[in-house]
Amino acid sequence: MPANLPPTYYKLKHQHEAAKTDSERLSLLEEMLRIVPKHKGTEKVVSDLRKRIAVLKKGPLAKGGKGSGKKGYSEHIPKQGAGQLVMLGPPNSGKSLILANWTKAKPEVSPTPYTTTIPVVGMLPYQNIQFQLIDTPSLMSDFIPPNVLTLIRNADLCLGVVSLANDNLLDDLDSVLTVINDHRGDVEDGSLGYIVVANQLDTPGASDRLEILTEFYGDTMPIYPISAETGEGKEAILQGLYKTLNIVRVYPKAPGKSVERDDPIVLPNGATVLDAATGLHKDFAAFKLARIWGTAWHDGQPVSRNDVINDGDVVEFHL
Ligand SMILES: Nc1nc2c(ncn2[C@@H]2O[C@H](COP(=O)(O)OP(=O)(O)OP(=O)(O)O)[C@@H](O)[C@H]2O)c(=O)[nH]1
Ligand SMILES: [Mg+2]
Repeated sequence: MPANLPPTYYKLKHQHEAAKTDSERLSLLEEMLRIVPKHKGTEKVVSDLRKRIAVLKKGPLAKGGKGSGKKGYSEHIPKQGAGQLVMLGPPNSGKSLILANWTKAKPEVSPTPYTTTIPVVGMLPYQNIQFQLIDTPSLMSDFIPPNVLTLIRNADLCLGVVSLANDNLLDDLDSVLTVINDHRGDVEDGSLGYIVVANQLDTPGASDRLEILTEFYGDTMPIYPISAETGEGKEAILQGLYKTLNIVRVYPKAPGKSVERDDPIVLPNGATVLDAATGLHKDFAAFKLARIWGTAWHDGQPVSRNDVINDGDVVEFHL
């Protein structure tokens, strides 16, 4: 952002960030465009404003995905499944195609940049769980919609999606990482809070670009090469997501019944027997006895509330 923008611009910008409706947003953006000085230094600001205005005019903003229309411009997407994953990236990196091919969601996919105008959600199955995968409007240099900011802050993991078909790959990644680092805040557990998805592995020259990417960033962050088109790399990234989310699956079992493996309770690594009970149902928090099965235990061993469970454990609660 050049420093020579008039104070009124910033005032409008703040008003825009706080705006509640699309028509309010549109008129504020138009006003910003009207007052912004037009010269070389503001070219980017001007073009971003024009794009935002075009996107809003295309509206209603609910155009992003079939079925998402009713809710309109939602500021908050409730978490579902084993982890909320938000895809962020430059235009045409293939975020929408990933969502379209890997979930049942139907986002618009197109070679036109900035096709996606609102977040679109799908559930991405992995073994017996599902991740909540969210496609977002592509990043612009000077504007991130408030609902996307909320997602960046609250998601369990950010996926920086860049394209291996693009010679600007390193700059693209730089921009995504800047956005994530600026807005994600401190991630408590010391993990990065993001992974890099290098998409379009099937395109000409992709492996050479991947080599460069790995050379620059491979030591400092996890990079998953994939093709949304062919599905290459999908299994590896799914495993990576599971590992990175640092979650465990516990299987509840009713006394005298056999265990069901298709609907685990998903908890953060380090969760206790009590967390598992509460995850099952709040009434189970007052259980009288819990028995556990798993590699770290004797079969059916009684455990206490504060014992830490392991991935794959079976727990039987007696009320
Ligand atoms: N060959 C190939 N093409 C891809 C791949 N991923 C996406 N594409 C194509 O790239 C174009 C852009 O894909 P989108 O998924 O719409 O891109 P986006 O990141 O959602 O971009 P926005 O328009 O900003 O929403 C489309 O024509 C896709 O078919 C891939 O892995 N391989
Ligand atoms: Mg898209």
